[in-house]
Amino acid sequence: MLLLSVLLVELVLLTMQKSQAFFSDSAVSSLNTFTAVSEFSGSSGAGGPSGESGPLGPSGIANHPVINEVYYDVDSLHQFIDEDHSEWVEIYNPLATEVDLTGWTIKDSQNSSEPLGGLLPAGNFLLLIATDAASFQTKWTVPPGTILMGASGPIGNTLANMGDSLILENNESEVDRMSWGTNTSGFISGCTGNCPDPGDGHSLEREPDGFDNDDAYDFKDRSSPSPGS
Ligand SMILES: [Ca+2]
Ligand SMILES: [Ca+2]
Ligand SMILES: [Ca+2]
Ligand SMILES: [Ca+2]
Repeated sequence: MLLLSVLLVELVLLTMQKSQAFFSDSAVSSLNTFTAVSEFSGSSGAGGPSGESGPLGPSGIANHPVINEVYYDVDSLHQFIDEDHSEWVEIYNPLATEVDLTGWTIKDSQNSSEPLGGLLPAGNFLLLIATDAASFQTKWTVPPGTILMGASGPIGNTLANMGDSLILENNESEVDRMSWGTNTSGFISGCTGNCPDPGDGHSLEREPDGFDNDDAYDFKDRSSPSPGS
């Protein structure tokens, strides 16, 4: 009788161990599936500081349009009316297919939102500028094919030199974000105290274009900004 009881208890324990193993495997599997689905959907999912989708693969190139370069600290050579009307943001499409930017917006840390729109061809750049296209090209050389889009006024509530952030959204679903200086909300890593903050006349640009690990050092300090390339 005792032997039978011991055998029974062991049998129960074995069954419990097996079912635990089954459940833990299952949890890991469903987590992986969720991450992969959210990456392929190109919309919000696990991975970023506020749930943006992660990079596509080991190359680190995003599988969605990104905020690729930001010129927020204007030097005297590149001023139009004033600093606020001279800032620009470069959006890059690293995909092999065009992306319809209808319903997309970009906003700064004050939640001041600027609409985008139109088709962004594969491998192409869109420049959101705070002046008109003709004026812009008197101070910057822009490669043919680059899309120039004028903001309604200053970009966001202007791009503060001390620190600010930019968030790219597709119909209110976050696609990408970045920040600089005192604003550290743009990245998971890379900002100790403050985020990198290049000086007057410099830009921050992803290297290579489209590189996105949600780390502040995805961006490099550019003394010669490159709008449209
Ligand atoms: Ca500025
Ligand atoms: Ca701002
Ligand atoms: Ca990102
Ligand atoms: Ca560029």
